[in-house]
Amino acid sequence: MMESALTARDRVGVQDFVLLENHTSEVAFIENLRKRFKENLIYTYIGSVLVSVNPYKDLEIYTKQHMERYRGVNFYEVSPHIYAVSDNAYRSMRTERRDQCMLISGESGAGKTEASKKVLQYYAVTCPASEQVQTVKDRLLQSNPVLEAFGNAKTLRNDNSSRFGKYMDIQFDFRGAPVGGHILNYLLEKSRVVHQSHGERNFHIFYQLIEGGEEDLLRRLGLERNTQQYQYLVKGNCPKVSSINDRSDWKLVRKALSVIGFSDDDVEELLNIIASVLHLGNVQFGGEDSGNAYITTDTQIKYLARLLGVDGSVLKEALTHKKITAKGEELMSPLNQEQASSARDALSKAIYGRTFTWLVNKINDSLAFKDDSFSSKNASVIGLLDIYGFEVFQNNRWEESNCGLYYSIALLCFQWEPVQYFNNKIICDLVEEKFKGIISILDEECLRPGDASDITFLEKLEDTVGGHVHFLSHKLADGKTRKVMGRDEFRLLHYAGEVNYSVNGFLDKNNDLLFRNLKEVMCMSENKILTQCFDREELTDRKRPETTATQFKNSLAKLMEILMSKEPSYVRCIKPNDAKQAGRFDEVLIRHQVKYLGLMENLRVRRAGFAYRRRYEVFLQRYKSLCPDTWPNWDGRLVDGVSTLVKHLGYKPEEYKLGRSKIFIRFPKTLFATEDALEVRKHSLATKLQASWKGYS
Ligand code: AOV
Ligand code: MG
Repeated sequence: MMESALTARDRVGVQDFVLLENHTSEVAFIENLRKRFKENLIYTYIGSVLVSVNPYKDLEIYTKQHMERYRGVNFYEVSPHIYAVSDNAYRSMRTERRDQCMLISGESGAGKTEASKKVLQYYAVTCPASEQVQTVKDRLLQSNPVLEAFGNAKTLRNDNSSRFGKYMDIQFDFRGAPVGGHILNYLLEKSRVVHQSHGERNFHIFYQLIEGGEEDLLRRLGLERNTQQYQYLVKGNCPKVSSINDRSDWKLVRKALSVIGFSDDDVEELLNIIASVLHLGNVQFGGEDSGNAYITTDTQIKYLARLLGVDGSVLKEALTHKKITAKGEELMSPLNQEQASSARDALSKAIYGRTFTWLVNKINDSLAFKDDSFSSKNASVIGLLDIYGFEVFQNNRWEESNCGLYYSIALLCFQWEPVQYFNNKIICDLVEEKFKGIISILDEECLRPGDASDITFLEKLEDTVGGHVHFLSHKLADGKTRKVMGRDEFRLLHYAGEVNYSVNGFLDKNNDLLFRNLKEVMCMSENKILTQCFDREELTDRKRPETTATQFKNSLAKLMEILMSKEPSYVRCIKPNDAKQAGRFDEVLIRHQVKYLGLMENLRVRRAGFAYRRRYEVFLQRYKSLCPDTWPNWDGRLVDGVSTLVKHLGYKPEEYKLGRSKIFIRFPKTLFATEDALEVRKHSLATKLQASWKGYS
């Protein structure tokens, strides 16, 4: 039995939410998502916004054939796909000479990073190439496994969670060939280097090195092939992840490093650093009666001295003392056990964090334009923004737990997303104002000597922004307390919902304090990478370095500027369930995401204007078979053909408008009817064809 057009839509839903009959209904919206998800149709449009639901399984929709299908084809002519969005952005860049950016959002595990990789692959395969361009394409693609090895980790929500924000520019020349690229990285979650929550891991690279590293390499680095030997790798009690093969990933990463142009020396120095971090984690302290810390693990110091190219005894002293200046004289003041441990951890975080930045710079060198005849100023650009996702819990308000400043600030910022910047100056100003307030108070507390603590920071916040309608804490205006909130948290009301922030650790994280004498040791390092990471200038410069929050605020402002100079496309990723399982559609979880991604608002905006606009030739091509006068070909002016066609279809004058090159259709139901007519015709053709084949057999 042939399925009628209507039941087909019943089964697979509509491919554009704009076509939903009941467009204000969230229930209908989610039902449509569900129908499509069940049929493995993970992509749906809201106009030109792409909504994507993570299938948690490999779908055969990313082949070269699929890429070809989307190449140069109009948006609505083919089923929704990340390739359609990619192609559309590419063509706008080429024809309108306007830089593009793709903003990919969604919670942790929703598929942002995968989406951005698909976009990159699409350009690598479909754009014109020469030998030189091929090198650039390879390097662009290979930057991913490297950055993921060093910047991604297994979390509870995602086995390959990005622990840094990434904005990547792909630069194209006048022929539309990718000729270069540039990456900006944001806020690597450095604390993960020294601590992981239960069920989570450190950055992938540590496990890859230990599981995959060759025997003699490990020997040289003084490492054992057992991740559980390393304090920095045991905190989460999660050495292995079923979806990850550290050993084969190691091979991929090594290969990627050489494609990008890392020399053997570079790689050796890089691995020396990674191994050093593991050794540092195993440096243990004992306490003397006086409380002063001393080092109980000399082997580690020996390895560290060699791998980092520093003097072992100087390092030992620096790990257990703090240099202070009293009356113009420098003194070494001993640390107690606890202080020494946190000094050690601060060093590990600093080394890892700065090495990561070095890595990004090094990749940028390799992606930079090599062609003198063509400067990057002439390039057209498509930027991809892949931030790290926030986490939504199953209860009614979404909150944000056990995270420090890094995470919170990122959340704070990306919450409103550039879309707000493009569309709504008022919200943007308000948020910016609020944001500034909180950060400057935080910075102030960090600089204040004496009793400054996380709690005094919160109190200051209450004093200063407590009256703000978007700010809540446990303190009520009349001096009473709000019972539902802890004494160490505040809540911000973002446009799409409320977020709780715990202030625990805010000050420390903002300071990111690395004692001066440890910095001095690192400045003496003979490791070629570290000499670039630790600059002696830092030691002479008496000025306080910028705090983390201020740094981030500044780099965010820069990012906003970059994005606002470009034409945006949006990809909204949805995570279907918390179990990382294929085929499971958890409605509660999805409803939350539809809310905070603002999808219903998106839809409303879309519906406010004409629902559909299509170029005449496209419209005619698609529907010409429905009218004897336009079938099989229309010879006259396009506008006349379209006019003849819609009159034949019975469009009423108020239902459509004919523009210069496009037809505008007012109501989706009009288009519905036309699409249905097309389906019916296709089916009847197919039935006739089948019947005639039967006649032959
Ligand atoms: P994220 O980037 O949004 O999370 P990922 O892109 O890392 O999420 O996706 C998480 C996992 O979901 C991937 O490792 C894949 O296993 C699976 N996945 C995602 N998209 C697809 C797809 N299109 N097809 C098949 N599997 C997919 V985070 O970085 O944690 O915010 O911070
Ligand atoms: Mg990611």
